[in-house]
Amino acid sequence: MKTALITGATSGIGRACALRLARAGYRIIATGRNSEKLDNVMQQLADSGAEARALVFDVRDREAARLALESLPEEWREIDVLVNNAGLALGLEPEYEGLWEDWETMIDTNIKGLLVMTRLVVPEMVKRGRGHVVNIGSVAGDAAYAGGNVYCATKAAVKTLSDGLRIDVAGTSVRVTNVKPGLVETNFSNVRFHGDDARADNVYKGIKPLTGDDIADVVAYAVEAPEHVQIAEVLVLATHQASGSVIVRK
Ligand code: NDP
Ligand code: 8X3
Repeated sequence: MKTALITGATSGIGRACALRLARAGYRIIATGRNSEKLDNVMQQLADSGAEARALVFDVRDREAARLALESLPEEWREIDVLVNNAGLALGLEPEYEGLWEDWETMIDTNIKGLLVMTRLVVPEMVKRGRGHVVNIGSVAGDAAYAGGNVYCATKAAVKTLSDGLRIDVAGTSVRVTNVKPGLVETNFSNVRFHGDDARADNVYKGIKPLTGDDIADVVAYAVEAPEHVQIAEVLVLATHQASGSVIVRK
């Protein structure tokens, strides 16, 4: 049985990926930093009959991530699919007014956290000559939008790091996919606006946004593709969204 590890599996796209890949027959290592929320996902996975384990750590904490992975029983250490999903946006201020702490959190989570997991998991994939890394990038990485500045830059970095890794493992059968969603209704905007629900709801007003399940289907498609097929990059937008800044609301 193949094993998939998903970071940020406590919510939104990550939780949907955990449940979707479990449905596809993977056993799941669900990771997150909030053990209560993780218990909830583990219950959902158990209810669906999936084999799953939980690892509690913050992807910004390199040592905690290493120890968590080392705590896995031997038979769970062969990770076939790594979904680097944990991430967030904070704020929508102009670049000259943004908060330093928000910038650091985004850079530490979206870029350095992704690198921590890649560095810990991919060497074994390379040794075995197979595996699949799915990075959750964003349409925000294709071009900046007003107030997106640092968040957009982190997702541009996810694209570059995905491309770089793909080059570095091209001689193996390890595949690298960058999935770039547009508007997905999750906890994302609530986090971005520091818990301001009304402002978060506005992001999805007048347009039917994507769901975490829509993105999980794309991830499942990529990992289930025949071994000689590498889905390198996928941009997934809501139908009435054309880019990070062109959204037609009705
Ligand atoms: P959610 O807020 O619903 O989920 C984010 C997940 O990441 C949560 O499980 C959260 O855990 C986890 N997370 C955040 N920081 C850390 C950390 N330091 N360590 C471990 N886990 C962490 O948002 P989404 O599901 O929408 O976001 C998932 C990914 O998708 C992100 O990378 C985001 O940038 C990307 N994305 C989202 C889009 C959208 O429109 N929603 C569009 C394009 C990309 P906790 O609950 O503990 O905070
Ligand atoms: C999340 C999508 O457009 O809100 O990455 O930045 S967007």
